[in-house]
Amino acid sequence: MSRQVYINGQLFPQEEATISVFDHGLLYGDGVFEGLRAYGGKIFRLEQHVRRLYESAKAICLEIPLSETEMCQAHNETIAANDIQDGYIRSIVTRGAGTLGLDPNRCSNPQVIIIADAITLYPDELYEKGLEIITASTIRNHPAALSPRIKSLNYLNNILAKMEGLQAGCIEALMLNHKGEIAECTGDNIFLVRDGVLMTPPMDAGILGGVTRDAVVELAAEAGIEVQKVTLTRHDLFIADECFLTGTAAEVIPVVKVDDRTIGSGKPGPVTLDLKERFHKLTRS
Ligand code: PXG
Repeated sequence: MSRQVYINGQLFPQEEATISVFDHGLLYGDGVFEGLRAYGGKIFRLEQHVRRLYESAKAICLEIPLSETEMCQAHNETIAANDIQDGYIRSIVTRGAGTLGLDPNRCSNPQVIIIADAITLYPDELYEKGLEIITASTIRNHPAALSPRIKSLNYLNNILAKMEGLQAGCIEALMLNHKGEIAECTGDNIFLVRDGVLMTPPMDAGILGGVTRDAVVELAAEAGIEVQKVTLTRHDLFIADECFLTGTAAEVIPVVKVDDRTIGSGKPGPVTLDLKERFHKLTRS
């Protein structure tokens, strides 16, 4: 189906939605993006995603020529133009067209792009049985090189780790940070449960501050589950009772095996299933 794509305030049929080959987003990955999801015609935590987009942009000195409120409206306009009730929204802000050199000051026209489309979901079976994942040898970007808090158009770090996962027959892969601690997966945050306590790496483990992660932390607090944002190692994961991942596309998905070690009973655990259900209710309410 042909989509209407938002570019700089206008909607174009997808065949006519184009940007310059001199755009530094293409030439250097110089730009930022968001991945959002609509449920029943409403974008889940739109303001929070837009806030993260502006924070990512700020961190790379990229000025977005819209207010956050206007950006939220642009997102709503784009899903409406595509008649999307349940779907995926990808927003991108590039540095714009410049010269064949790194200097970002040569780019004067940032491109604001919003695409709304159907969403590809993981098969139901994986939610019932749980995922098997591996630890990638590719570590997460060192925060002093490129902060993982920036959702930048430079996703090669994650793509290289994803390739390792796929080569091992896994759709997700665990990434450690430069200290060897658990950071996150290639497109999902990670949680584990031990003796009824929910644990997830802190922001300073070098991770993206996931919108789903925040929602799950809130839901756990509401459910009276103790939550700790603490440094975690692979050992903590190997001896955990439960493990699950969170992300816009995945929502809450159980993990039952890591690097050939069975986690807990080898089946999705009760805390995971409870939070998965609570998240489902939150997004469909
Ligand atoms: N870590 C990383 C590195 C991510 O890219 C998350 C965690 C989870 O964050 P949210 O805010 O979604 O809970 C992400 C998110 C895609 C796609 O198209 C990727 C993400 C989100 C949506 C779509 O691959 N990554």
